[in-house]
Amino acid sequence: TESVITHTQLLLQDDLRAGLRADVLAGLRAEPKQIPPKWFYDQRGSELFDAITALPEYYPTEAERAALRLAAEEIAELSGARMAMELGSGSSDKTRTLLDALRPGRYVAFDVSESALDGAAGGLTRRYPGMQVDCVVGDFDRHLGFLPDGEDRMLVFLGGTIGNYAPGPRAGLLAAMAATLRPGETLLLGADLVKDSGRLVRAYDDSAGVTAAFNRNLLSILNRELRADFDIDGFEHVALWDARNEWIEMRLRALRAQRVRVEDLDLTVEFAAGEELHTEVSCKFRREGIAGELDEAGFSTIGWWTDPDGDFGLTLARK
Ligand code: AVJ
Repeated sequence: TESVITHTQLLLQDDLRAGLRADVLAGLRAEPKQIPPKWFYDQRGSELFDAITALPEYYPTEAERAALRLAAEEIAELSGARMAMELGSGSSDKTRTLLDALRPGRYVAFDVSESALDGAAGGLTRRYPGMQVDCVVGDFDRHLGFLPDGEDRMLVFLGGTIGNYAPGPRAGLLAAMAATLRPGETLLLGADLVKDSGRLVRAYDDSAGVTAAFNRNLLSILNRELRADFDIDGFEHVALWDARNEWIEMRLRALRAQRVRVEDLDLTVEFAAGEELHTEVSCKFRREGIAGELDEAGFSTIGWWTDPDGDFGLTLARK
C-alpha cells in the first residue's frame, strides 16, 4: 500500500503577522496589558515548550500519555472513527498511542506551525503504511470550517490546550467544533484537572527556570517580529493560581519602569515598576464541568478516563 501525504496552507506568513500585530496592538493598550498565549510558539518557543514537557514538575504531558494508553482501545471502539483530525497536533507524538488503537485510514494534522507538521508527517507514514496524512497549516480560531469532509470523523484536541481559553471564548470554540461535525461524529478532548495548588504552581514555575525562559521568550518574539525594544531582563516570570477561576496565570512583571517602543505598530507604551503583562491562563477542569460545557455546546459525553493518579482527564463526546 502506498502512503499519501498532502499539504494545505490556510495561513500565510502575512496573515500570521497581521494577527500578531492586531493582538499586540489591542493587548498593549488594554488594562491590564496582555498578549494571547498563541504567540509563544516560534521555533525557540516550541523548543522551550518541548523542554517544559520533559521537566519533573510538569506532570500533564506524561499524565495525558498514561491516560491515552489506558483509554485508546475503548476510544477506538466507542467512537467507531475512521478518520482523525487533530487540532494543534505539533509533533503528533502522543497521538501515536491513539493511532495505534484507532488505525484510521486518514489522519489530518492541523497546526499553525508548518515546520512541526513537516517534522511529523514522514514518521507517521512510516509507522502507519497506507494511512493518508493531511497536513493543514491553519489557525483553529479561524479555520475549523476548512477541515476536510469525510465519514466517521473524530476531532482530537489534546495537551490541555483547551485550558488556554477562558470560559467565554471556550464556549465559542466548543460550539465551532460541534458545528464542523456531523451528528454521530466525535470529539476527544484532553484537559488538565484541578489539584493541589502547590503542584500546579510548581508546574508553571519550575526550578530550572525553563518556564520563565518560555514566558520571557515572548518578548524576544515581539522585539524581532514587530521591531520592539523590550528590555527582556527587565521583566520577571510570575505564575500564580487563581482559586476562584480555577486557572493558572502567567505574567511578566516589570522590575523597573520602562518605556517600550514597538516600531511596526508605531506605538510607545509605558510600564510602571511592578506592572504586569498577562501572557497566559491555563484553566484546570473538573469532570462535571467539562461534561456540562460539552453538553452546552451540543455534545454528549460517552467516555471519561484519567491517568492512574487522576491528574489529567480525557473526554470522548459525540455530537
Ligand atoms: C500547551 C497550553 C497546554 O497550559 O500547560 C506550559 C502551555 N505554559 N507551561 C499549559 C504551558 C506554561 C500549556 N499548554
